[in-house]
Amino acid sequence: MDWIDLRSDTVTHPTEAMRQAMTNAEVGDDVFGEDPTVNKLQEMAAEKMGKEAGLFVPSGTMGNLAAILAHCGRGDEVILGNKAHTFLFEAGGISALGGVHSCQLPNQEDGTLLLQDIQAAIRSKDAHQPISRLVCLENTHNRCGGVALTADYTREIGDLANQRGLFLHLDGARIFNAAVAQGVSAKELAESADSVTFCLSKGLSAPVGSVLCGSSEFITRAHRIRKQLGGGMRQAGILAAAGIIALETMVKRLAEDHKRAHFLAQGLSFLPWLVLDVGTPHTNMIFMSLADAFPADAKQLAEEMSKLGVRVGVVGKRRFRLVTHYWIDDSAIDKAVLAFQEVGAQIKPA
Ligand code: TLP
Repeated sequence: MDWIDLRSDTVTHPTEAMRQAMTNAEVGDDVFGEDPTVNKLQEMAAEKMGKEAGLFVPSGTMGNLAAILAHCGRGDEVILGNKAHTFLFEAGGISALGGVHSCQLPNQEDGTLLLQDIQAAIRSKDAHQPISRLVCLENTHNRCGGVALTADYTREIGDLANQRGLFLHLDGARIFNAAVAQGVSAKELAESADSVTFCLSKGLSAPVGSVLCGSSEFITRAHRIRKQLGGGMRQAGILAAAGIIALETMVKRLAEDHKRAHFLAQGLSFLPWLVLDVGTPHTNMIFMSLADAFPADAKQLAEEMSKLGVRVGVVGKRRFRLVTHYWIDDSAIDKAVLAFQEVGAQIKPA
């Protein structure tokens, strides 16, 4: 990659080993369940998540949507965070396509929902109310700074959901970042969830795809929903082959991304016109804002940065997100810090 692209880990290109595996992939018609490479990926994924079965889907968005639609009927309610990706950035698909009502609870800074808030949000059987069916958590939590939820916390929420007859879905788009950051397995983090989606196409660098995992019975329902959503792919083994390499070789190295995010944050912490979020980075994301006195907004700064070959994520009028990934090496970190210094000096903070 020529750019130093820090906008997201979704920008990652496949590695050489992935391209090789894609070229040589054994394929079949996956809508008939006959693609051996997809089947292998789904089995590997289910094993890693500690679930009975997996379903390869084109995106994290479709994984979450298929999961929520498989858990909930029309008019049922899902309890989720007001900063959840599913609530903010999935185009309202759960209500538009599934008629699923959402109850948004305040996400705490550490990405959690308060247990007492969930307890209070669970509806009574009164016919005026929707039926509470599902709780959704996100790990790592994107808009809460890439912070990782613990297995203990997830268990606490899983137990509550279970006692009250609700299901728990985990948007684990970056569950391997959460696992590596805490030195635990993804399986432990997903243990209390009835279903979990994780992405191959983010820090794991595969070009396309996510896997939804859960019980065999749940995955059979989700499989039908994937078909309804038009997500049945044919010789998808070409894509799954890259996913297998991602799972085999790209998980442990996420620790390098976390380390580089720390170095990047350290380098930027010397610039008085940048205000880093407290505690950032937790994993591979840095969130920060422009100091009030800085005489430009985030969009202008991003334009100047891109002239120097560095792309940054604008997530608010004066706010940024920088994400480290496989294609960001040590020299890219140094260059990015230098570019920030140069642009800051050009714009001349007041
Ligand atoms: N997140 C993207 C953008 O949509 C914001 C990013 O650049 O971070 N869950 C979480 C927690 C995510 O961060 C994302 C993607 C998804 C689900 C959706 O995955 P895709 O993009 O594969 O549909």
